Amino acid sequence: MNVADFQPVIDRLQASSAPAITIHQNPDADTVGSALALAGALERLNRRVQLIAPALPLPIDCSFLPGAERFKTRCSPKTDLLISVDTAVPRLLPEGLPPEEMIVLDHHASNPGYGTLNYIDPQAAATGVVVMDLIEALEVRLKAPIATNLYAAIASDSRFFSIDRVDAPLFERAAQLVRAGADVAAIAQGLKSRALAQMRLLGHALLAMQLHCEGRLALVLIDQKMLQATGAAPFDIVDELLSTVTVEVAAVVTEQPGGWAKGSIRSQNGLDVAQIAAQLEGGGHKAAAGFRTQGTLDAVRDRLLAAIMPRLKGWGDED
Ligand SMILES: [Mn+2]
Repeated sequence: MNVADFQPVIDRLQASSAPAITIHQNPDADTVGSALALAGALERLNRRVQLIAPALPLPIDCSFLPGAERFKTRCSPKTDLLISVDTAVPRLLPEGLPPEEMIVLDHHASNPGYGTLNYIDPQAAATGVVVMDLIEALEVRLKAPIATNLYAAIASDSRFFSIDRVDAPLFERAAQLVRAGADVAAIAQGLKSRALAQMRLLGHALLAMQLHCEGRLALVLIDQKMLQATGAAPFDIVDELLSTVTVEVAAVVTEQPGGWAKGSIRSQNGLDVAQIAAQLEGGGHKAAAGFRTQGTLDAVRDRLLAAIMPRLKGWGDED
């Protein structure tokens, strides 16, 4: 990291007296932990910071993070700067934000840089890494609550240090956070927490899982009936499918009100699923991407299969 790269962001942060940090729709621990860590750091610099979410309550697997209870759905009229964390497209931001300047901090390669100032590092395993660099550049010492939020952000987005962007420097950062007070066991327990209804939904989803391409592709369709039967709010179960021994690429498509369908795609064989998501008006990372599009579950499944199957057929096959 080059501290100089952060200088425009730091100058703008220091000029603000009432910044508001925003997280994305369907929040995960990377967006929530990054927002809370940055809020903690700015507060050490005597700024009053607001934390804004598109909707509340936060999911169970983020609500244990220190400070999570501080999120609101509205900005104060005094807000003079917005900071978006981990949000690849403005559509995922809270509604009704004031028309202020915006700093965008992210690690999604697909982020178009919609802020007035943008710091996007597609090499970072999590936005938590970007925020950790920024906090270092701000010369704020890591204390336990900030360290806990950053560690959770990184552990969550790196799937507990198991994706291909995990390298030795990432473990060095993790070590720094543990030394500063991050409780690894408690954070893992928090990140893995599910409501009973979510566990039931997971059970239904696994029973409904279908395999394609000689077992290399796993697909689950979740309809409103399945959600109603379990009482669960939709949550990301796609990672679970990847544990199936033959599976290299997994996708979950969930029916949403108003004729929408929302999908998550993961790959563990190097296939770029962000390209596949882009064909369904989505985006994301090479190994983890998502989309939201109009269409019935069956229609969206057909489009998804048409996008994945030709790519997967030639992928990794020896010739
Ligand atoms: Mn992220």
